Amino acid sequence: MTDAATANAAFTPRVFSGIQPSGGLTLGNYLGAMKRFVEMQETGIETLYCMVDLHAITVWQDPAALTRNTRELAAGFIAAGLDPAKSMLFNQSQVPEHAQLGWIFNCVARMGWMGRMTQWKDKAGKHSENASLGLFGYPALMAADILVYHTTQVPVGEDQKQHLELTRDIAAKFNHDYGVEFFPITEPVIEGAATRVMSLRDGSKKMSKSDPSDMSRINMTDDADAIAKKIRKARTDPDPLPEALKDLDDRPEARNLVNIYAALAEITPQAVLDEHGGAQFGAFKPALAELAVDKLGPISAEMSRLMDDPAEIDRMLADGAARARTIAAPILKKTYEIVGMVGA
Ligand code: AQP
Repeated sequence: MTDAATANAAFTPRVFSGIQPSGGLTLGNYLGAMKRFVEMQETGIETLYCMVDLHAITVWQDPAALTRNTRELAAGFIAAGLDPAKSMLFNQSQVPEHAQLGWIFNCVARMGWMGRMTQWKDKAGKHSENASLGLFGYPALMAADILVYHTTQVPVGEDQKQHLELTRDIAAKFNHDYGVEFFPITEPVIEGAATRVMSLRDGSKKMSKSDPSDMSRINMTDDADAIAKKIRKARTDPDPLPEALKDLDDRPEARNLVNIYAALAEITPQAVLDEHGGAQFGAFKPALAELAVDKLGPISAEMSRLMDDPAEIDRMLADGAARARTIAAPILKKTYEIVGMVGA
């Protein structure tokens, strides 16, 4: 057992993760996060999944777009196989305990910790003076999202690893400062062929919903023609696919397409090369496009069917939030007591 696993033995195993409704859902979000959320739902462990709308507004969101994206994301979860009766599915702003615990963690986390976060540096860039305070404090709220449920495992993509480490630091500092063993030291679960799906235009950048180039990503709402066009135009190199995986080490764009194929087909990247090694991209890309349309088409069709009934989506999210609050409220109350708040 790892140290964290030993420390967590006293906690009920629980899975939490979230996705920002900051744009349309991408293939990166689907393969790196959502598909694995659905798999974890089937393990028998309690699962909570959240549209993190409070995180989304750390950068400007048009209000109407935020509403639409939140519902579309919820529809995406269900279309991908999430069962709202088995998992709790809700939007963050409807469970106020996230923001309340987030404030406590703002007072636990240190400025220096936040300043070292690569996502902060990437997103604020050279204009950090103009970035919102919320963007700087994002990881403290993320720690609250996780710890307000005493979450033991968080499935995420590779890009969130550093934020998960910070969540562990915040839990450990809180426990140490107040002399308690109250918060678990949460384990990240970063597994599978698609923990880091890269941009189709630049193999050194992750596929992202906020990338200005729509050609850089596959959106879960793209139709078959758009998917085929984006894969056909994806940046690659002139060499054929190799037979051995290690020969993709210096070929990030080729490696990315192989990883995407593997994740969609649910096989290993080496198995993709066993089948397609020696093929030119002129042959491999149409095979990948066909697979992607085959796997994503039914999800996209179901998403648009669900989006025809926004009231039903809202009802389901309200139900998920009410259930989530039954876990979060007592944990927040106990936190207030530990901190010494009168009337907690
Ligand atoms: N390219 C990716 N490959 C694998 N996993 C990914 N995730 C995101 N992009 C990739 C995983 O999706 C989950 C939700 O991410 P998020 O929406 O909360 O934030 P993000 O990581 O910042 O995603 P985006 O698409 O890049 O959003 P924007 O553009 O708004 O910042 C996480 O588990 C993440 O690891």
